[in-house]
Amino acid sequence: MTPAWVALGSNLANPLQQLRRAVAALDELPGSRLERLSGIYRSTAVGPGEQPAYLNAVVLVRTSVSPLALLEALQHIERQQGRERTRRWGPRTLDLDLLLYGNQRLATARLTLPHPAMTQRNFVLVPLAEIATPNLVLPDGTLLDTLAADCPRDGLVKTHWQLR
Ligand code: A4P
Ligand code: MG
Repeated sequence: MTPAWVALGSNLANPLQQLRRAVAALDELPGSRLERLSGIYRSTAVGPGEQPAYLNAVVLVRTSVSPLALLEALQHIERQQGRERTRRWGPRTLDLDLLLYGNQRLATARLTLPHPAMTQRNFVLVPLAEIATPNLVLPDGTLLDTLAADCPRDGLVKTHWQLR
């Protein structure tokens, strides 16, 4: 079983409900076990134009399925929750990003590991650090706690202690 860290984000159509529904779906993933859930954070939208704020969270799943199969399962959940791919970084009902899959590095057209933007985003680093084992190291050797401690907190507020 490989530890896989998944980021959840929503800024449309009742984001809190979107995240809770996604957690219920993640709990049913074949070949996987949902192990940890961060709290929920409200964050200023990164992306084009005026967008509503996001709710973000991170979960840990232990899984026996391959990274690509896991990505497909995540995209299936996004579609079930009415995700429409309009524009890059545009508003969405649900975004599920595979942040880390064990220590694996990958650069293919469909999947990049670690997720390329994760180290620049407080709404990923802070909830990830909240539930990660101390001393979690990224595949390039960077210590997660250092990234999380150094990232600016502006626009990020913890709104719920429990994701469910
Ligand atoms: N893809 C490649 N690697 C991965 C991976 N590790 N995890 C591919 C997930 N997907 C991965 O993603 C586009 C393609 O990336 C997928 O088809 C998949 O094969 P997408 O979800 O369809 O499109 P997107 O999400 O609009 O683009 P992108 O570049 O993934 O955006 P991000 O990085 O997901 O950013 N602001 C706040 N405050 N909070 C947010 O959560 N999220 C975004 C989306 C923008 N601004 C935000 C937030
Ligand atoms: Mg995405």
